[in-house]
Amino acid sequence: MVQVSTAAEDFPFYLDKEAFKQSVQRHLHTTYGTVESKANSLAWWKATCSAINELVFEGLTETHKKHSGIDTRAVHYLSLEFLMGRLTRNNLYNLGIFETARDALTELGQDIDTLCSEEPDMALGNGGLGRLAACFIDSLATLGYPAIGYGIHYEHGLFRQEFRDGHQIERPDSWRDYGNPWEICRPESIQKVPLYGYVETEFGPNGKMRKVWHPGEMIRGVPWDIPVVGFGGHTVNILRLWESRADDYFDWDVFNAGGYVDAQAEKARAEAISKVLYPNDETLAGKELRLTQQYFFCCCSLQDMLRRYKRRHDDFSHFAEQIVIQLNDTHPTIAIPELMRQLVDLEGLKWEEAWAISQQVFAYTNHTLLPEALEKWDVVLFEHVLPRHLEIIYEINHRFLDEVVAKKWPNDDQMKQRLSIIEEGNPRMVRMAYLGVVGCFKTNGVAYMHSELIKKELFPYFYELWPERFTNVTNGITPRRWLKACNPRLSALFDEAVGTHWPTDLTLLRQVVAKADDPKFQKRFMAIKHQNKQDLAKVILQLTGVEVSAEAIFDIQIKRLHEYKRQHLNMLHILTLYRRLLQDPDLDIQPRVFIFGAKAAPGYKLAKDIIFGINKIGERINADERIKGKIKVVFLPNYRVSLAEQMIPAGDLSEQISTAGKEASGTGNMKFALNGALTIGTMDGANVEIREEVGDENIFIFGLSADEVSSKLKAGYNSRDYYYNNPELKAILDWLDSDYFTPNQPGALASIKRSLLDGGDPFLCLADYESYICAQQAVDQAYRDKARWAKMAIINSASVGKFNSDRSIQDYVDTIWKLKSYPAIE
Ligand code: 26W
Repeated sequence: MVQVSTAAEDFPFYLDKEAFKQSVQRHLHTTYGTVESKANSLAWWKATCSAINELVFEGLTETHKKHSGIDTRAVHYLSLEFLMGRLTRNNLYNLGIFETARDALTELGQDIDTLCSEEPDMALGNGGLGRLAACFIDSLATLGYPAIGYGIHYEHGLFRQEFRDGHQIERPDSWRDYGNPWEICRPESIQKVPLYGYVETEFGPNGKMRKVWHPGEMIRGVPWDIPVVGFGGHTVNILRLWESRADDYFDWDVFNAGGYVDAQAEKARAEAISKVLYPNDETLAGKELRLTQQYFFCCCSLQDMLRRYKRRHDDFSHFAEQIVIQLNDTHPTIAIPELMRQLVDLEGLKWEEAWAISQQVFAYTNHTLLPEALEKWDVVLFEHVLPRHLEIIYEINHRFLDEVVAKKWPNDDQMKQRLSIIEEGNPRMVRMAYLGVVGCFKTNGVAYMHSELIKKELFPYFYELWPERFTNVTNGITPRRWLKACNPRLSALFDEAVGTHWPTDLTLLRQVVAKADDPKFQKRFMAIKHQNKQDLAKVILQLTGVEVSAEAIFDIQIKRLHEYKRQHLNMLHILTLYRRLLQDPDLDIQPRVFIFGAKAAPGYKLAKDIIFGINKIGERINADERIKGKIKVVFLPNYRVSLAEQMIPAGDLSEQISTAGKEASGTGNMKFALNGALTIGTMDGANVEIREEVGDENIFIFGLSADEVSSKLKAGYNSRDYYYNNPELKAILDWLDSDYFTPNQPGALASIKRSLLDGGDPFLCLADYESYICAQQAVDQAYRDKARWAKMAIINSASVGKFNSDRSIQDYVDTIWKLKSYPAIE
């Protein structure tokens, strides 16, 4: 493991308060043209960013010099999503100047928290996969690895969520409306992207055949660089995001011929490509624009890599030594045929040479097993947008089936059909995951259990063919954002307990386990939790108008809304408690606040119904005086990274209740445990490994195992059996048919019940219901014993060092990327 020193005295930038003050003032005057007496918080925030950037850009230049000076191997992380959140606080911490900046701003009459909250979230992602990419680039820079993230510069990130009468309403997210102080436009690196058209076969003078693509359209890709500051400030890498523009905005011929309007239409079409992030998580849209987005950023990124490589090399013999490309799910797999196109069609390499290079360059991470999330493209659509790429894919497939499959399984046409990148059917489809496995030297899952399921369930025959290609890299989270920056109170306690090196070596926190029984330490630990809960209570009041007590258990479920994540199972528990309280208002339960945050894909009807259901049930419960405030339910609108940062430090109980075998890993589970929440969860994804680390006695596990789930489904699962056999379950489900929670709208919540009965309950909520309710009772019991709860919480926080994303990155480096670390600034 690379050890990068991060003790305060080792930060390269020493900056005193006076200098920072002057820098902020100078930028206020000379960059933003305003003065102290007139500037609002937004202007102060921007001036602060400019002052920070003086250090960031210095680091950027040094890193660039170092990495290009030694012409080193680098990883290129291709991802359609980077869910960065806000950068100000993070950059300050990573540069080691947070306190300096805070004090300087205080002297200028500014509150750093207020200024930081001026920054709009960079919400260029949907959920887990996008946030993982953001944690990974933080870790890569922290560990001093040469790396670049490539993605799309969406004009609109994930939609802003509002509630109207409990229903989700989507509003456009406009994160750049007032400019983004972190990004730098690089017109010198603009790329051109061909689209549509047709392919011609030509024969050269030597009789050699070559393919010429005559594109129907050309788009420009304009790069915007976001500096990625590693913790300690030793390395500043970049995230390069491509924006689409019309190739020739003022097409003078068209213009002069009176075609001004046509020219405008063309411009609008070109700009549409990077206009908006697709808000679908785990369901594919199959839309032309999405395929175009994928191709657009892969094409730009590969040209960028080749351009840089060719500056130093005359041929491609060292390409695979210098470059490794990680594909974040199948979304960028089009990069594989695109590299082939650039090498064969444009650079004149032989197919075999190009394929040999390509096969050493790409690696693919799978993030989901859900069949509806596995990307497939209609061959007809594909041919229309990318005619040359379809030919290349046919060629890859043809060679694979003839040379590889036929060798392993001679005369077995069924096997060829099974493994073919092209799925036969009507319509025929390109299976992007298969292209990923065939075109990459490694395929990895994101938690141990998920990686096993990839081998056994998703790609069993590919695994038989190439067992050495499959591997696991368990996900992680950056402890800089997810503990140091978001939970300063707990961070200070840990600094005191184990010293200040834990943000890079999170396993150091293990020493805290020894204090888990110490009543004094318990008291301090729980006092911090209590303060964090009070802070969140204020946020809840502000966002929902609901008053909650920090004495209650804060029971939190935050993640995208999806049936497999089972927010509706959580809802069934709430209904159960509510019903029991109505039957016996003196029922002795620990007060609880159920807190939700989730966005539903705009077209996902049932997910939206579940949001509506939880909101309506909450309204009724929160207003019901009979239950004396013992339970409250709040759904915080517009869940996003910056809201997560306020919620996670305040969690007592972390809901990780997906159907076993469905959640690839989960990363919220790691964030909560690190901040001292206990997990209630199934044996799914990384929960399995969290349990291993914290011990079975410090986690609430319930429900069917993945094996049990699949055998139950195979045997013919009938959710009605559970409905009829459990009168309490029947009563709460029947409640949903009434107008009890939706006055004057009877049946407004019926779709949820219907999905669980008529719909067959595909994610086995009813099968796991009883076991979940029991586990929740165990939680209630545990919370009564304050010392026991404190001990469990401390052990959780102290035991999850494994889930540092630095460890994940080191695993990628060791098993896939084979990089060397070169921190730029000593
Ligand atoms: C085609 C539409 C689509 C869009 C996004 C399909 C699939 C996705 C992603 C793969 C969904 C995603 O974010 N998956 C999550 O990835 C996390 C990081 O590895 C895991 O922790 C989560 O378990 C997984 O659901």
